Amino acid sequence: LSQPEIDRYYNGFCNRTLWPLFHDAIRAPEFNHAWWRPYVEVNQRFAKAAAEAAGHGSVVWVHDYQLLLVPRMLREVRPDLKIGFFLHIPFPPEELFSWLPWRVDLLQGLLGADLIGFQTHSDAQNFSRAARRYTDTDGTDTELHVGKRTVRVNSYPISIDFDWFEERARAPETLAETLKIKAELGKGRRVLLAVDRLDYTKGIDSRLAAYELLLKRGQISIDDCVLVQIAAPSREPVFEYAEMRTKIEQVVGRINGEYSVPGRVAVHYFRRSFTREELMPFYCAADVMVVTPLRDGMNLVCKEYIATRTAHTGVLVLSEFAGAASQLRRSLLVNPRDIEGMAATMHNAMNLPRQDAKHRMAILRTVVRRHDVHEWAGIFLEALRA
Ligand code: GDG
Repeated sequence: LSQPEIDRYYNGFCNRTLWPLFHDAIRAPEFNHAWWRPYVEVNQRFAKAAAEAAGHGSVVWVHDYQLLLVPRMLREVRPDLKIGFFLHIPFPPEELFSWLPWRVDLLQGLLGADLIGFQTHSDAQNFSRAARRYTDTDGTDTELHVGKRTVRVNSYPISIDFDWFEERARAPETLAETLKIKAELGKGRRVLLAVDRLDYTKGIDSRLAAYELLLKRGQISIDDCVLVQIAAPSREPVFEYAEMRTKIEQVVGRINGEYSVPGRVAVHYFRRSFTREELMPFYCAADVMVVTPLRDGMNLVCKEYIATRTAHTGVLVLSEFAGAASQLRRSLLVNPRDIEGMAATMHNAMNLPRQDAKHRMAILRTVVRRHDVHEWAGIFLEALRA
């Protein structure tokens, strides 16, 4: 992509129009007509490249909101292909989707696929409703008729390579690193962990507010717990991201300024990327994992945490608004807009009776082990080929 394309297609249409709109318009989406043409052109380039690479009658799987127009573009030049599409982010309800000046083009783009996959049932339903409303399509929530073609729509909750995380959690080098991190954070302190891309959808600020509230009320103290926030830099040229980062760093500074003592900080804040291997000992050291997005397609971090809990210890606090919440019912579910409620649940998580915690974690592990990423890919591709 050229620099103007990165500005208009990627930072613009993808990340200032589609991303916020598809996440409940947590930030106001911008509808800039100068970004639309580059979005179409970049999609055309991907479609052309796929058309050139794919053998006769083969399967092409298109991914995510950056390429919503590709299925139709590809079908126009290569009607012999089987085309699948998977959306990694939520699909918004009709009331929000209808804001888009290009809503018909985007729906028709997707309807070029044979099978369209979403993270959750309600995302799939939102899409089918919008398609029936704004295009010449009829049918049910799972089967739409587009001219003579049938387009299938369904939910396929994405997952992780469970075995990889479990195995790495048991590796001697991970165990050694975990002990080291625990010792350095302070013996006897319970570790709360959060791992997110630095994105305004992830609820980082709400989680910090809940933690601050617990400290302020004296329900917890820095002698008995510590919050580790790993925040991977993301989309920094986009204004809303830079703004969010400043806000979060102010709050971390305020909490540490108020509560830290020499050698003991209230919040460890890492604004940098970690590899999967580097993340492992943090997952293993965490007594409570706090995943509190305001809206998230699925959220893999919570599943990764579960996979590392080989001894069935640890508690997951999870937002109701992550796609993962519909599968991970035995986590402690929270509404991230309810700071009081979230503080109470985080407090509860730190004090959950051992047996209850173990029971919950055993069930969560069964779910994620059974429904791993291999199952996800297998089921989608099998349905596409059928
Ligand atoms: C989108 C949707 C959906 C590695 N280093 C770091 C880091 N990683 C890995 C994590 C995890 C992944 O990045 C983050 O995945 P999430 O699912 O949590 O979130 P998004 O990046 O927003 O992904 C999401 C996903 O697509 C898949 O369909 O689940 O809903 O938004 O694997 O281990 N992550 C962070 N810091 C690192 O240093 N935060």
